[in-house]
Amino acid sequence: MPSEIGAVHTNGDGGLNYLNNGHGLRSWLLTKDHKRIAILYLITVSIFFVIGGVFALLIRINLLSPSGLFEPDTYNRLFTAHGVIMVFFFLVPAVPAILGNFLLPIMIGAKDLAFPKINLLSWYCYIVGACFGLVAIIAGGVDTGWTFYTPYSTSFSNSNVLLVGIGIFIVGFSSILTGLNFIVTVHTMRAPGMTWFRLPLFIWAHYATALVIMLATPVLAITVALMAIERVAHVGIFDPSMGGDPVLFQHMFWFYSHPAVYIMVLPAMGVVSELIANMSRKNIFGYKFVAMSSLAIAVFGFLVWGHHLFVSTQSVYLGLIFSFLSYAVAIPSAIKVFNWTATLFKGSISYDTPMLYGLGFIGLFLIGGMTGLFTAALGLDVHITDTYFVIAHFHYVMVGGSLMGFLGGLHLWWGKMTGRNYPEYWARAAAVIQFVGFNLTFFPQFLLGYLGMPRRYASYPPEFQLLHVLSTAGATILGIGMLMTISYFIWSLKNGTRATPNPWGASGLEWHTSSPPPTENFLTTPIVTWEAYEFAPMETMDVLGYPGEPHTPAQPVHSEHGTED
Ligand code: HEM
Ligand SMILES: [Cu+2]
Repeated sequence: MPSEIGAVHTNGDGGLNYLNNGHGLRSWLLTKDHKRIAILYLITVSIFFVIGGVFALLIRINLLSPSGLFEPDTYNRLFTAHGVIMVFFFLVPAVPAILGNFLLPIMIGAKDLAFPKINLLSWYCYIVGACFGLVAIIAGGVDTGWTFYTPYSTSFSNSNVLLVGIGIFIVGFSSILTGLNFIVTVHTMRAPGMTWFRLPLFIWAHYATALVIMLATPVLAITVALMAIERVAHVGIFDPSMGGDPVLFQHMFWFYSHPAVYIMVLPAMGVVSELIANMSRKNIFGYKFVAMSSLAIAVFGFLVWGHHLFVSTQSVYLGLIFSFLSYAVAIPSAIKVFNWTATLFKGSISYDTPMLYGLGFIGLFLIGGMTGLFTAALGLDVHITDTYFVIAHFHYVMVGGSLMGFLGGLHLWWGKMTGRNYPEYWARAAAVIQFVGFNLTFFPQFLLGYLGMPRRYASYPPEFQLLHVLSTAGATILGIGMLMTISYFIWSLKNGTRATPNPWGASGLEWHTSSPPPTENFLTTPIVTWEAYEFAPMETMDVLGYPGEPHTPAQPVHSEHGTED
């Protein structure tokens, strides 16, 4: 179990905190507290993750046999439901709306986000939009794939494209409102002394993500709206038979959806920076480089969408430029991975669960990122495009990256959020099981794709069966690991030991308030006098950092270090 370092600034057991300050459904559904809104997101987003996961398992069950278990049409609806739910209703909101919402104000020493009511509105947008998606699926589903390529989606599909489009449109506003809130909050609500270069890297990552959200998401909204208009009013925007251009849709879609990859991965990278620093008790090597690489990724992320159109009508020369730029965007990502690794070097590393996920992220994201270079290579991509190679690549990035980061962060801050510790033994076991299951699921898919298995096919030649069976076995193991995590988290809410303010001996303002924090986050506004990730003199800093705050005398950890106040 994590070692205990002096309990600081607790409200004491039985004190008022954000969880027990107000009871009943009303106090939750009308809350303006960013922490409660984060919990609302945690519950609802997790439900969609489970639904998306069930669809994943159905996909894998279908592919156990070469002839496929379901009708091809049913299969189309299954993978579309899986993709839509995982991307729009799980990955995009997971880290920012849950961990970001909870932590961003606390980490900068603010009482809440800049616009608490807009924050609540953002959750309602999520719920309403996601319900449209769910209704569309229950009412028979959508068969276009999560990319909605035209003219199929506008003129030919007889599935619930419109409903799910409306859902995605509304959920887009949820992300935009969250992004807006984050940007304004970071600019205007930092505690005294919290300079830009003292911000935790989690904040830098979320700031960069918020910029991407603000610039990219409206494009998605417009794209989906145009699709809906063409579907309903039959105007020729994308359908060539009416004078439209189907490739225009692809440009618009990927102008959002490539940056969206970073909406999914950047926040997780922010989590990983916290995990690595705190679990190896070292400042991140090259803090400024890691901070700036988030912004670089945000900017470059907008310049590479054309790598999804290598086999469309795009000219070879344009393809060349997009290929080159895609390689360039690898540089800031590589800086992060390099600097995390350098941070680990000679660190006093603890292998508690959050760190297992942190290390898992680095390894899996590395594979995901490197295979991205394969798909960004003009010639090679012609061979692997629309095959399982691509499926494997983006699952290594999105599951190996975003999901691992999300789970790592959830473990690191679980005690902070809920006031209860999760059982470390079970959590480590689940992390290892997930890692094994994940690789067994998706590594064979690289081989399948290279050998020519196309994506989105319900049946396949028998020689691919062995690899598909391995993949389904892996998915089963992965599913068991996820089920374990969900179970012990729920179990811990009642039975977990009580969390102390700073069980990991971590740095960061969130560890200077009680677990769970009081409604206003801090009893007095903190004044920051130290750099991010200053580990050694941390106990001293507690004292220095809160001038004028009465200190409880019974804190031996502090007095050992000579106080100066
Ligand atoms: C048990 C774990 C999972 C399994 C077995 C699985 C399996 C699959 C399969 C077989 C496909 C291909 C459908 C096709 O195009 O033929 C697919 C597509 C996809 N998966 Fe997963 N998946 C899993 C988890 C996830 C997670 C956690 C995410 C996101 C967080 C995700 C996101 C996606 C997306 C975006 C697609 C694309 C759908 C499309 O291209 O139409 N998957 N998945
Ligand atoms: Cu891309």
